[in-house]
Amino acid sequence: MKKIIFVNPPYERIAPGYDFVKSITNRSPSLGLLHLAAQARQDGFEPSIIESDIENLAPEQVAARILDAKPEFVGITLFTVAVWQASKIAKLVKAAAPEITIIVGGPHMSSMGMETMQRFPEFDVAVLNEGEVVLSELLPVLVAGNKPYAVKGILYRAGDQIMQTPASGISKSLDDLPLPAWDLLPNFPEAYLPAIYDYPRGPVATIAASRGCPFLCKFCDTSTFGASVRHYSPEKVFDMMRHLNSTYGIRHIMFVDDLFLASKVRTLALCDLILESGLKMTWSCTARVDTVKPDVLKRMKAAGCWEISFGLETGSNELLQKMEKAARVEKSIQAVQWTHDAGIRCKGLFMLGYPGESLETIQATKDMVNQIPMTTMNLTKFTPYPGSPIYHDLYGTKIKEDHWERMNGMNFVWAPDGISVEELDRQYQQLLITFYRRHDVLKKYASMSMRYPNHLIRLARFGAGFLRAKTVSLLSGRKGLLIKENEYHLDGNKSSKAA
Ligand code: B12
Ligand code: SF4
Repeated sequence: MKKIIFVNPPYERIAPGYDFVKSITNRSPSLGLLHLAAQARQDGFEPSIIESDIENLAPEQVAARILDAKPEFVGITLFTVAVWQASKIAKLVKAAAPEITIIVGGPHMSSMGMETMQRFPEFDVAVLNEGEVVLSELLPVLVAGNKPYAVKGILYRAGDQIMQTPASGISKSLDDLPLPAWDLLPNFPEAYLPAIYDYPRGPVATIAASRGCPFLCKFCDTSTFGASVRHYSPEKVFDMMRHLNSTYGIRHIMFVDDLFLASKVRTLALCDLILESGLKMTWSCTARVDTVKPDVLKRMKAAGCWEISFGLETGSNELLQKMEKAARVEKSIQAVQWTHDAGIRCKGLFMLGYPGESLETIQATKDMVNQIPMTTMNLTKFTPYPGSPIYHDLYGTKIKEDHWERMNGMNFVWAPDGISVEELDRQYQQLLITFYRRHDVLKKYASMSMRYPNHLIRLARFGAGFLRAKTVSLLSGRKGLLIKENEYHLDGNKSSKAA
């Protein structure tokens, strides 16, 4: 059997020295690779998976493992932030075993495919957009030693040229896909905990119950699955939950779809299946504020819904308008209140530093997070990801460099007019403090810590690391700021391109 090793490369998620952050962050696996591995196995290949961050592997160690296993193919999934690390792995593999074909795919390739292939000759073939059907067609052609010109949805090399084939179709029915290959994940489920306080009780697994989103929020990269929304049937979603529970003892599911609540009918049908079966699992999902209604929330709560994440983004209507988000602050507050009233925890996803951000809009966000009944606040530093509409507005104009290796939502790669990166960093910390020093919030965290002490242990590890890093920062004259400007070209990599 021909071997294919799927790789989730290491991410440079945090500035050097701040590894302690990993003790509280999300450690979810790449669901994409689980789907692809299942497909490859169904097609008669022998797949395996390397989760670099989970297994604490540096690129050199990943390459050594690949070379040891001598596969015919390597399939690497690429977020923008991981491209450089992935290219290191690919270079090492190609240098020692040029006969191994390196295939890349994932959100970054779906938006930056051609440019990435031009910049990284160590990648042999790129699969654009949804991967299962394309990989299924591609691998047999490569095994036969033929050029894949007839396979849709790819970029491949022909001599010095990069050839692009016409776009592939999408899997119409997700129910036809094989079950994600959770059995191939190293140390599953123990090693894959989500962010601290983001689940009541582990172990935890992720499911994408739908693909695609028809909206065009300007900061969001929807290039992989596009605008056409496709769902698993409620029965299939329920089967996956039951399978995870009975096979791996999973107690909490995180639905990672962009629009889990888009269809009220499907949501209620899934709730009914869970309630009729008596399956005792908790679950969380993401939703747009304009898709929740009190009656549905009540049913979701009864069926085990524990937390809903809402993309609230900001407390400024003016900024929401600039982001082309359909919702407004008033609607956000109402959705959070309804969720709270239904007894479901609410996680607010905010961002700081979007074009148009000012001290006034930041104050509006502070005012909002000070009053809404939200349980968790997630704040990212605005990043114009390739594939998002705002990327095209900003690059080559306001921004001249693309800083791929810093694009993890933890770095400001851009500052709006009239505000500096240092000021944004200060405001970032203040905003989080504004929320997390609220008495009602602290009380909720205290009571959750008592009920689920696993979170306390994770928190203690984080606290000790944070104090250490703050001290180092103060002693080295950085006034306690955790991120140093211009600290990002790790290992001497220059990923910037001249605009
Ligand atoms: C769940 C999720 C996470 C999880 C799990 C990450 C993971 N490794 O999958 C967590 C919380 C860890 C995460 C973190 C981040 N995420 Co995230 N995440 C998602 C989310 C919501 C769903 C991903 C998913 O499971 N999709 C379902 C699976 C089936 O799809 P898939 O993984 O894309 O794989 C398919 C195709 O891409 C393709 N494919 C993928 N890999 C490969 C490889 C080969 C060889 C082939 C042939 C094909 C192929 O085939 C697969 C099957 O069809 C997406 C949004 C979205 N709708 O996709 C954002 C998204 C992927 N995340 C994003 C970002 C930016 C991040 C962060 C960098 C920052 C942040 N905002 O949090 C961090 C950092 C990542 C890290 N590890 O440090 C962006 C990526 C943009 C970009 N160009 O990089 C997205 C697209 C959100 C957005 N709309 O902007 N994320
Ligand atoms: S932010 Fe949510 S609703 Fe907006 S485009 Fe992205 S996935 Fe769709």
